[in-house]
Amino acid sequence: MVESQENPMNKALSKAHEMVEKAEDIKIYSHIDCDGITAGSLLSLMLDRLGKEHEIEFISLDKIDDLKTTNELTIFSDLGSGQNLDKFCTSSSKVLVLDHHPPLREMNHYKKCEFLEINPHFYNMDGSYEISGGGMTYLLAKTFGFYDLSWMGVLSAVGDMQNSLTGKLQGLNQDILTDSVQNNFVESINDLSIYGRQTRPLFVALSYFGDVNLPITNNKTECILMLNKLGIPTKNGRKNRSLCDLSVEEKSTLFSELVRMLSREVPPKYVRYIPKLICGDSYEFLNEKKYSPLRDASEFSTAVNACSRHEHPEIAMRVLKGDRALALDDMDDLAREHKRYLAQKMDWVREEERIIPMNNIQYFNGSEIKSNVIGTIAGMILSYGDWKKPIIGFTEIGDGKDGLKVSLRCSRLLAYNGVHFGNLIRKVAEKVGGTGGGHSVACGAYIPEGSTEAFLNIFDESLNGMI
Ligand SMILES: [Mn+2]
Repeated sequence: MVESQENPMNKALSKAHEMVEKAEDIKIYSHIDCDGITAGSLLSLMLDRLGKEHEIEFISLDKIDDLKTTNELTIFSDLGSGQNLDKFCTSSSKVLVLDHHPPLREMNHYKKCEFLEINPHFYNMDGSYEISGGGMTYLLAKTFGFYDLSWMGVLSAVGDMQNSLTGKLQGLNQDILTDSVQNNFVESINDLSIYGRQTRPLFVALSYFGDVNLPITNNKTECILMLNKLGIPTKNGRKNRSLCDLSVEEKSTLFSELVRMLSREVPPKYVRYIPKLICGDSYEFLNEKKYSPLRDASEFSTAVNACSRHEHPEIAMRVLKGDRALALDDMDDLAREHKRYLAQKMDWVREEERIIPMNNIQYFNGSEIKSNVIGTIAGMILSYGDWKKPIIGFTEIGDGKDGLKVSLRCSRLLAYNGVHFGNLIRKVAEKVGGTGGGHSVACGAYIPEGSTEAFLNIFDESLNGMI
């Protein structure tokens, strides 16, 4: 048997360990999304335990240009590799970058300052599937022996959709999962991949099935009828049952029924992907209460995202660092506000029939939608459009900046069949003078004002014969 290979980043990580050990005054800048907030919180917990004075700020990528370093050590987590950091290379301050995004620079680019950038791409690892920003910070915490923080690495990976193509965690993500399973913080369960495992009544969770339009999609009555027909009780006493309440037999009955329904709806070329669409690994945090939104990794990541979208990353951080009292209440409030906002904007898109089909794509002008949730809305509205085509939403960037934010979401079946929309959107955005990228099923771009039509036309044409 071959022994599991040592992580090639270990040498760099022990250098990072030294930098942290020597520093007394530390500043962390972390990305303001689920992965970045978790990454920053993990670092903060680590530094608390080490007795290191530190400040932390969660920022969007465009804020990096305005930053000034005044601290002995600056740590960038879940960002930095894709940004110009020339001005941070000074003799007076040290810099540590822990990122997983495609790097602009080569390893050891800066020679005239103490600057350490650790990125999986330097070691031929894929930063979109093998490790997240939070995973990178966990690897550093692990050098101090903090194995109990591994669950945060799992949350980051899920929040960053690193399991979206296979339904499983792979590469270093899997090693981090092993750490957390062995220490009893996480249970990994092969399960139906239906969102809302702990908090949604099963019939509601099923009604959100959106990768393919089924009779149950957006139809709760139909979901109840289906469960009745299958002999799966929807209630336990007065309480609605959730997916997590189902027995293995019930889950397998439901699985078979979903396979049957899907086989009827999807074109033959997609049939072989059906099991992957409804089955995947789920991750339960064993220290969280049952039916809490923190118990399931994908529901937890939604809660963190709600804090970030409403510009309160510090609330998520307090929860992540262990506050299960006040901060958790605040987080619940934000989650409710978030839900309300999304529902209202969804109605607006639907009632005004704003989804416009083209040959290969469909789009909507989301001018009344905040740019940081345009992707979420696109994902939710897909089930009201044509699931066979990707949906593109656009809106003003806002915040005093010119230009448009574009977001794309699509059924996972399109991605399984080989289209990488993240790469495609980057190419198309560049053609109209913008930038873009992301995952195959969820990606986005920034494009100049007035270039929407050109963008949509080029996008639509480039998909001819591909989907
Ligand atoms: Mn990330």
